[in-house]
Amino acid sequence: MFKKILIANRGEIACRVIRACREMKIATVAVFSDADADALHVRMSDEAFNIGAAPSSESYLRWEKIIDVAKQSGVEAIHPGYGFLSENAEFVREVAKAGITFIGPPPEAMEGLGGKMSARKIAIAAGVPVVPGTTEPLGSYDEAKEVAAAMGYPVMLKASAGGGGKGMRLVLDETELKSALENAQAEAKASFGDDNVYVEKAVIRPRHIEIQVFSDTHGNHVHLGERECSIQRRHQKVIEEAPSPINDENLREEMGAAAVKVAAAVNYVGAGTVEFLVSDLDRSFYFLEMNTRLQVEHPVTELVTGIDLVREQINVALGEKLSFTQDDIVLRGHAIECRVYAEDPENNFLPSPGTITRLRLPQGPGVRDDGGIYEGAEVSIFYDPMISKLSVYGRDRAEAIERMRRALREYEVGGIKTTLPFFREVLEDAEFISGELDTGFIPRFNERRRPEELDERTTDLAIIASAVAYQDSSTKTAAVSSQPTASRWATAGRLMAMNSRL
Ligand code: MV4
Repeated sequence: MFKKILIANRGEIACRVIRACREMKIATVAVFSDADADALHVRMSDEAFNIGAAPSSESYLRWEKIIDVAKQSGVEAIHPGYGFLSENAEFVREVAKAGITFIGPPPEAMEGLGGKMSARKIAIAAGVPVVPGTTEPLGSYDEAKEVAAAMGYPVMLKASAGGGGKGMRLVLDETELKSALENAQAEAKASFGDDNVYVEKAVIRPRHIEIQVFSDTHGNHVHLGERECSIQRRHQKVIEEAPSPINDENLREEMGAAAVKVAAAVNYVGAGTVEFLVSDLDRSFYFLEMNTRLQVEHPVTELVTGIDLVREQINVALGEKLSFTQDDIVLRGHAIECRVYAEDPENNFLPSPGTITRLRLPQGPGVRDDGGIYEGAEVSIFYDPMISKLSVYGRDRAEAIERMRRALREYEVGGIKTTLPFFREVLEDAEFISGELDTGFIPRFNERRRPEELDERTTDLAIIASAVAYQDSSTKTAAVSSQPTASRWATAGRLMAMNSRL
């Protein structure tokens, strides 16, 4: 067993890993930036080391500083959490060079699955369905025109180096193709420094369903069922559930078997997630990508399987066999997770940094809060604004919904705006309650809650003002830059919200 582990992360996931270590009697080493000196994960750890200034590029992404702390503090292993360095193969190799165990997959698996094109090729070779499309980047507009015509519209253009919807364009017919291709290539170049774009047949009104897989160093690969992740805002998951409301055992077995094939194909080790698009027309499913890390939304899988995924990660990193076989995995009940962000849903979800002046967490039957905050804590602008995840468990989806409504009513956060009011509305929404979900849910939900249209003059003013606000926020030179950050966000947000209604 490891005696001491370093957690190379912050916020709620750092607290989550520390909790698993405490249960396993493993000492913990936290790392923190200047902005996180009083953060909850620092308070919870046994030892804590400052690794630099607030910007992630000067702290949480500085793997040489993290490895130095690991050596100084004498840890045997490093847990990366998610984000930051969790899928950085170079970091994994440097950790190994230092004689320290990385709690996660081998670097070769990360590299093979890290790029969209290489991941697609692995899935195809493993006999896993992928969306019909090209396996090489498009060479020209003429080639794009020929391929799209043969495939049939609508098609989806995607950046090879892409992720999170960046560099992606839906093309309904040939008249849109040329400008969509140019825009996708330009965005891909700007976002990833790589303008390679490929084309896929568009899956209409897809669900985003992902399979949790777990592999050990003895060649065992097991799936732990699915998570429904279709409720996303700008390609960011906001509500996840397990199992999917589809709750079809045959579909689960087919998708689970496909996910295990991908894991086996790359000799995967540890916790991984295989993402699929599922067509609501005929429930056909298509491989999207595989994430080589523990996911934010892992709690809903833990709640319906009873397995602690972080403990399992640590045991697998120790070289132990999985503590379960595929036959041991039985899903029971229903779990829902809401990601609580320090954002203002009435102000275009703009970040709402500040001090948490009041915090009342929900408690009682079937409620779990994975948080990285406390009353008096500072929510800074330097990091992802997610402050906690509220998860509930019920015997079935109806009970889980009732429980989530009750927990959201109990949840109080003062001093900053949060997305809690947004979730209170979603949990009352008929389309959500129906379980007939797809990735278009939030745009439709926002249409249902959209305020009345602006008049012409207000609209023109909003366009002018939001351009000014955007200029300020990007150049930090004009009048608003003298305002505190929060109010500058508020200014920009109000204007962008007016704009977005255009
Ligand atoms: C698609 C698609 C429809 N057809 N590919 C969005 C980002 C990345 N996760 C893949 N995405 C999509 N790829 C084809 N061929 C629709 C989406 C998509 C989406 C997918 C999952 C979750 C949310 C989404 C929101 C918009 C579009």
